[in-house]
Amino acid sequence: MLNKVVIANRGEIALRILRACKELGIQTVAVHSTVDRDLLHVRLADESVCIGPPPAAESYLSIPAIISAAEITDAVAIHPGYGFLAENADFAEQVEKSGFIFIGPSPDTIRQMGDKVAAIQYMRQLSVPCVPGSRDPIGEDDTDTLRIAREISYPVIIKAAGGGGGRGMRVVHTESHLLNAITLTRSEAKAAFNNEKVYIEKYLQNPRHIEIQVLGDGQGNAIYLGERDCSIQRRHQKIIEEAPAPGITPEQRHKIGELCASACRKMQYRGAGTMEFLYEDGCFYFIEMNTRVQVEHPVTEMVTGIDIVKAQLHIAAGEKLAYCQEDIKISGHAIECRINAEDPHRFTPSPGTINYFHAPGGPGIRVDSHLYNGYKVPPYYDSLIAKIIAHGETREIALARMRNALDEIVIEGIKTNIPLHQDILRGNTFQKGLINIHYLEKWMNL
Ligand code: MV4
Repeated sequence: MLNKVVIANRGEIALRILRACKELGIQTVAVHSTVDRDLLHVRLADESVCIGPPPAAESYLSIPAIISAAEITDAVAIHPGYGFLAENADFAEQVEKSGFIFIGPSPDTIRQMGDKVAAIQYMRQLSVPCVPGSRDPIGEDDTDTLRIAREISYPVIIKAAGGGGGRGMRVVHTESHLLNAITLTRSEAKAAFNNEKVYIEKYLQNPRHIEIQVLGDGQGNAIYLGERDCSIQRRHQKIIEEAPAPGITPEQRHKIGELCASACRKMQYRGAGTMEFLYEDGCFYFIEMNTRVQVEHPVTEMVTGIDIVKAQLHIAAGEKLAYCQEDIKISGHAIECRINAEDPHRFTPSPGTINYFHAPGGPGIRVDSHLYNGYKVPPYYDSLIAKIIAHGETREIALARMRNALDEIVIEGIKTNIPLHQDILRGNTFQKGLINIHYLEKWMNL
């Protein structure tokens, strides 16, 4: 097993990784910016290294700083968490070239899945169902482009190959707008991702967002850990996630899960990964793959009993997958509410000092948070400050427990989106499940 790991992240996921390391007897190195000296995981880590000033570009995104921290502490591996450098192939490559283990997929896999066109082409070859669309990036021949879009039929959506997570997308409803929209999306993609490659897909009007959690050991073994429904989102920021996805049958789960696991076996996938699908009229459509552990991984942990972060560490240590597919059983239902330090109506950040924090408890309640009394939430980073996860034998029990937890939790000193969660969980439509990606924005604009 790895003897010392650098945790190249902050906040709740850094604490989550630290806890997994400590359970496995792995020594921990916390890297932090000057403003994050008092983060909980920094206090609990065996060692800590200040890697720069608050701006992420000069600290958590600084490849030399993070690799230097591994060198001076004599660590063997680096865990990137999510966000920051977690899906940066160059970082993974430099980590490995510097003699450290990157806790995640190979740089080549990260690069391939980071190119959304290459990822879709690869999955299509492996019989993973994808959205009807252009098999290749859109070229310079306008006649050809118009023909492709006509074959797909309008409305279509133009997406940047280097984008993902909602960045660099544009919906086109009629042919007369297509070529201009492509030009615009291309220039935005060039500016944002330094990659002007774009592709076209049939625009699905009311899909749900369902993602499949996979684990691979990089030695040809891979399994799926069921699915998560992440449709409750606002401007591509997930707010509530749940597992299993309401209405998905065991047969559907088996069929799409086996396709995902088989694709991961064929690509010798190493580590934790998530294959994202749109789900509409009973059909799954692959849209992209995330090569990192995700914020919402706890809902899968709660229904499968698998510790995904510990699995990442075992895999990074070169061990074969400890589970076979037959070991994986989905038990009960889990739901996660992301608690953000933000104004509940305007969604603007609300940094500041936590005067009082009381975490909820009771059967089936888990709280992943780095908050403590007196902690100062800085304004420089993502506003996620806690995740409440509620598990129950049924979805109704999980919802009831979550409603109680949202009433019990106390966070004083800053504004949070707890009222939004309480309102959503009271909604009849949400209680029935089967909501799509537009639900929250439509419900909020009512
Ligand atoms: C789509 C789509 C409809 N049709 N692709 C948004 C982020 C990235 N995961 C892909 N996204 C979408 N791709 C086709 N062909 C609608 C979305 C979408 C979305 C997807 C999942 C969760 C939330 C979303 C919010 C807006 C749009």
